[in-house]
Amino acid sequence: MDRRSFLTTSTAAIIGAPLVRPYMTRVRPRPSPAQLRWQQDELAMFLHFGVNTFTDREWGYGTEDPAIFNPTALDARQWTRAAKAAGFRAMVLTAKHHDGFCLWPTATTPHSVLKSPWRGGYGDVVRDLVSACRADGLRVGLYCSPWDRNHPAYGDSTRYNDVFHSQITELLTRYGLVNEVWFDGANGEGPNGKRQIYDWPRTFALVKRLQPDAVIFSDAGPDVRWCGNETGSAGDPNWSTVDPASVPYPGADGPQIISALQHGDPNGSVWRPAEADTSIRPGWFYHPAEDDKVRPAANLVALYHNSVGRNAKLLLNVPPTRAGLLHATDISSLAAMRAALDALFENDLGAEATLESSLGPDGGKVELRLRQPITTSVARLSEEIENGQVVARYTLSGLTDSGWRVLSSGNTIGYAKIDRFPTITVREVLLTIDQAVDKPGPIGISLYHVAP
Ligand code: FUL
Repeated sequence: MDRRSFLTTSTAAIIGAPLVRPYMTRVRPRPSPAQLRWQQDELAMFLHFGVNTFTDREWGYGTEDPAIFNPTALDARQWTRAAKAAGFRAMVLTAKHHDGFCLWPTATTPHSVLKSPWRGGYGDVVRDLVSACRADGLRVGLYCSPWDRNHPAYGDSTRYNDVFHSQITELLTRYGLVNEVWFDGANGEGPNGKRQIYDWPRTFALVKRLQPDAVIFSDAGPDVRWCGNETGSAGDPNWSTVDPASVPYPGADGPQIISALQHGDPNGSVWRPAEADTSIRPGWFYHPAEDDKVRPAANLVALYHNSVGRNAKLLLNVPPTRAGLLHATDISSLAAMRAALDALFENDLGAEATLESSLGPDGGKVELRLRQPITTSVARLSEEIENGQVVARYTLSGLTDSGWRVLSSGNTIGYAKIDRFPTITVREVLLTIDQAVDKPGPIGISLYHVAP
């Protein structure tokens, strides 16, 4: 069973978020240029595709005949065009899932596209995806499952780790720049009954050596962390700083670990922002029976609020069909989500306001003097995360004809905190930073409204 399906946000809520202490003499963690770009992308599309697409399963057994992998009309440009049009800036493909079938012509196993009738055995899904991403200006991410139910060496730890590293080496040396390398934490029994011990330090070092500008995703980072659930919902509060000891390796389990993934740590010593992954359909892989269970646009907009709007990045899975195309229903939901988000964020009602900040060592206020009263229902707050993340508690108030009213209050801000509140007309807006782990830098305040 996938441990992620039974460890949920509520476990984290019971344990609670870590206490806030000031930084004092420590150096405040900051994002690397690659981590910053990764976060600014906001939306990435996940593509679960492989033998499961053709067997209607979620986890293949590793015994599938490569001959079943035969997409009739695969067109990676159709994927990237749809993604780009919906505002996605990166793609992450399952180059290998737990069944071990490789979507690229690997030398490490015969269990790959080389043995499939697709394009006469000359096809390479990874190459197609990378070319399509380059053509549409999207960043490239590759998922290579460490758990491999097909490879005979799996469970013979040293031998299999060598195989796994050869696979990573192929993926990271044949296709030019790769921006994200995605490792899930699943670790099942080997065919010989032995349990595979992964060598994560060596794996991470290999990726860093081959693609120094890629971010590595896993439960344990090192660059980007799992958000602790598969519902696409980041924790609140959500710090991009973590204590690296709190999640020692990918796949580590337990309520404390889930809480650490959900919330990060205000006192954490490393920058490791959260990625919120979920699927547009109930499953990760395409199943015809789920064609009428695609998330509608309003649900996708809510996902955006619960992930990007809580200082995380959204990795939304949109699985290709057996034809090798994204389904029309999924594409129209994505397009409608884009239209709704564009309508919401097209007009910053506070753009012309004068901003006055008075910020002290652990708090302060930012006042927005508007030129004329505005009617608003959404605020987007942001810290300049280039310099780290410091806000721990804030209140947003508005001056109405009958005095000051609280619009929203919260804990962390980070890259973005999007608050929704009942429609209200205000002529001044005040952000009070009630608590911070260090002196806050400039805070962005944007105000929006769409008629319900
Ligand atoms: C998990 C896997 O077991 C699921 O099949 C899926 O790929 C998800 C994104 O990660 O670890």
